[in-house]
Amino acid sequence: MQTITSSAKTDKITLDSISNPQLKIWINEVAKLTTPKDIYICDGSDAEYSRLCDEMVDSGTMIRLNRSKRPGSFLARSDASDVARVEDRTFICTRNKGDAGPNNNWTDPAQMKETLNDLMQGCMSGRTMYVIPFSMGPIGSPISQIGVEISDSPYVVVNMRIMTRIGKRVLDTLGNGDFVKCLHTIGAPLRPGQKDVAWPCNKDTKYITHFPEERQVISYGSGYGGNALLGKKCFALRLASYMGKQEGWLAEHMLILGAESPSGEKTYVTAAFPSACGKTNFAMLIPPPAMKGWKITTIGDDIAWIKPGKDGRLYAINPEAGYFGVAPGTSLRTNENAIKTIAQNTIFTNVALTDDGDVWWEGLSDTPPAHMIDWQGNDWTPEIGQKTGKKAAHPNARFTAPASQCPSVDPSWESPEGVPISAMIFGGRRATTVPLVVEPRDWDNGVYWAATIGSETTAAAIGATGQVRRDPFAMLPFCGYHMGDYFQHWLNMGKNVKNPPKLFGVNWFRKGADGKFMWPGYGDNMRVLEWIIKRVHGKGGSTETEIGSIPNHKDLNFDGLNFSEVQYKEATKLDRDEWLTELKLQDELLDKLKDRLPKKFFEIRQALQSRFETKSNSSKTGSMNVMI
Ligand code: SAT
Ligand code: MN
Repeated sequence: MQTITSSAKTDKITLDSISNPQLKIWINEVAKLTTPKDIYICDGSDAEYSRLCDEMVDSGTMIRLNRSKRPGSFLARSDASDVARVEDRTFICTRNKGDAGPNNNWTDPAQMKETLNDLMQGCMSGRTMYVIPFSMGPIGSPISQIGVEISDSPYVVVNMRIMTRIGKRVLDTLGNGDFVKCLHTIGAPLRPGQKDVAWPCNKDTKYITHFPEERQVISYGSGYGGNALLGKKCFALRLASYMGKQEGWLAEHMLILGAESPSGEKTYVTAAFPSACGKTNFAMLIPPPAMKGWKITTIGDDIAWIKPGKDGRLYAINPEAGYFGVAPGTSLRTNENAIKTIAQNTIFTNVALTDDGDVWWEGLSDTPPAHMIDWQGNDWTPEIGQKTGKKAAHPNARFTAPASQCPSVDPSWESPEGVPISAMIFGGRRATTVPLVVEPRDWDNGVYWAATIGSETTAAAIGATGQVRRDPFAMLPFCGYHMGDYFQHWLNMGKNVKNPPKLFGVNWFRKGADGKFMWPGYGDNMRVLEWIIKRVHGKGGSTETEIGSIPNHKDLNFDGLNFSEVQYKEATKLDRDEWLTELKLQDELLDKLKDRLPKKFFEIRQALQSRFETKSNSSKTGSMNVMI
């Protein structure tokens, strides 16, 4: 094994020049176990990025897209078995099983390490071991944290360079300090003379493991998204949520946006939705023409780290530096800012390749090109698609693009102290039951609302799609500890912070009897957001209902949109029977967590039940018949 250094144009980092003793020891330990052919320490330079991309083009892992159509951009196609997060292979390995909670798979840390140790003997043979120092959050921000990912995947390196801040400047900032260890291997050693494949991974064995007490992640077998870009869900959510619980802050699966009103007043809002439910679209929203005076700016599209400020408000930063967004469904109509963001310097994964060397996915245009190569490398025509039902792009196909390229990026998106949050929105994907928008009556009821959100599953995780499951705070796959403790932590935050944000629930995905979405969504979500912002500023009318305040038709701005009062009532109605069933479904979750569920939850649950039991169902409107 030898250590290779960056090319002459880059700042060379040799293993010998690494001064952090812990890092040096760890690199040597991992190399001894995994036996790579060489070690490369990433400096984060442009030259390094270009060289790795060129190498992956030569090896067949990436295809360079047409430079005049999509400059600096590439397409990667994954193995068909490695297309999304693997929740059933994701483990939280706390010393005490109870601390991981029933919301996580658990294995004893020593036992898991033994399993991984066996698997990882020689697992990097024939490959380069990359060392990627990275910062989650702007380098030097008091809210930021440093990690080092060791990976045998150059695809991971180039994606991490977009999604986080990496390289020499991070090492310099780290000095002799502590860092989060993120060890990743695709679990596909190369024997001497063995020919590599375009997307090496381990088809049979995958482990995404977290050791929160040691602040360490070990991921084996997958090269895809959150399984492999360990700064993202593994560190910035699972480990960070655990750290936040210990230290009094929050790591959340939330977008962060700024909303500037026609009078120039700026309000910052976060919103939690499960994966592939439109966080990126909402974060980059363009208001409808009739609401022209409003402007939305983007701080983040997936993760928020939120800490109390000295003034008693909560401040949020986006720990990431790029977007790993869902491609299918993204178009000029649904998200013009995203389309502009990915015009160049973007890595696409599992989208279709057009004959002129550009990319395509379902929803990008109404009519697909006459011929393409699909995400698995096969010919695809609309006829083939129709006959076989095969999509040109995988439903969880992604783009990786720098946040700095987003036309709506907020001027403060890298502000070290973060932005003050006035409202937090919680949503799921629900065809029935849940109204377009509601403001639960107070912080505790808002926490209960967020905790009991149900959402239909999407292609972002392996498994069946379209099934309603409880996804508390959109954090079910990402909370690094017992969900009951997590709820208590949220209740405590509301008490401990002098001026907490207001909490809201939304559902963009309710369907009518015709099976079509009732609400137009996308830019028109600005209408709901405007009401939310009014509420934050003590304005905005509403009717009190069993679950909180719901705006009346006249309280929302419908200028330029044909949305009748009858349609609105349908989109916001609370059906007594549906809600009594909903409460029973919530009980399944609450029951699972009952050993650590906050007492407050039982009270809120009971009060909701009584209010619905005394509700007459005849009116079918959102208004409340009896107040308790
Ligand atoms: O693959 S990721 O976990 O990064 C995407 C997502 O599920 O949100
Ligand atoms: Mn996400």
